[in-house]
Amino acid sequence: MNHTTTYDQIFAQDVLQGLSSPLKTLPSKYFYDEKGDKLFQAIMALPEYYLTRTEYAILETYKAQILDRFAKSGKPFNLVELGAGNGLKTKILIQYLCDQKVEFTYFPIDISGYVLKELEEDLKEICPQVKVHPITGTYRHALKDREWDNGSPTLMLFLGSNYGNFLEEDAKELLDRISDSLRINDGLLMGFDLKKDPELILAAYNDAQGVTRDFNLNLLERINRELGGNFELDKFKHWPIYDPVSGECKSFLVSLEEQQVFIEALNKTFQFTHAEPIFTEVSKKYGLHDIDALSQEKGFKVEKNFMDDEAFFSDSLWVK
Ligand code: AVI
Repeated sequence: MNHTTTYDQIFAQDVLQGLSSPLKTLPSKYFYDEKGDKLFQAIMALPEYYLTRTEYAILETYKAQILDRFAKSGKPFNLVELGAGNGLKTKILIQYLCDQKVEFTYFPIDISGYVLKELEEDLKEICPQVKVHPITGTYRHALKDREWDNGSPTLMLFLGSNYGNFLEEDAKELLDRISDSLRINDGLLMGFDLKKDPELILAAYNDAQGVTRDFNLNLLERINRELGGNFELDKFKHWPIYDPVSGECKSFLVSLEEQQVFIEALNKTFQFTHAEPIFTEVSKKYGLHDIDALSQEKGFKVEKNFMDDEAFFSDSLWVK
């Protein structure tokens, strides 16, 4: 059985499990196929999606402060990135390290092989001498295999508010795995989207051009393409909500009528009642005290929260 077959089967199983549960759900990690990657790149450039440009500016401003603990040690180190994507922001850090002639190996981890290929090619252009070791797969697998574990110090990056895409229990378990994979004095740079005016948050997940809507609906399209589903996309509405207490922005696809959907790969028909939601994604927002509490709980010390002037976003440097 090859890797693709296995992955398709896991996708099919996850869809079966998600659509069979009382609150129908589809895991957000399946947004990112070739089409989803392109849509996400378009989201990152949207005026409403403040996250990417804000974090970009933070990294540009504070790159030396963030990296010098590793860059100035005189020893080679590993730069490991969970959810690297197209690496737009990380290029700022890599460019700095290259300019400083620091010896390091970059291990970008992403579920999408497409974006990793793009990233590797781009990096060769901006920094030909950079050593890149891409890892295609889930965080879970990558943290188990630890292909970077060669005894050198590690700075792990978990940028872009990717951590916010995990529901509380999974998020804490993931952080345990991250913590277990790091040694004393290793670093972890976590990107947190901060709690703010709910209107700004909601607009970021409900943009005027409808790119986020298409991104959400691509989950159904992907099921149609890969699993032989017959979802009719115009019968589902993209519906994000933001809860300022929990900081959770949740996205749903709401069935606009009573309907049945058949999925060939599962040989199964799913019933949708009128107005029934499918929960597709959580994007959690944090307060600074939440970040402190989380780091302590997981055995880290917050060295510094690097923030923009409006305190929209924090790249929080934790040390084990
Ligand atoms: C990848 N992740 C951090 C994005 C977010 O903001 O939660 C995914 C996204 N979903 C809708 N827009 C962007």
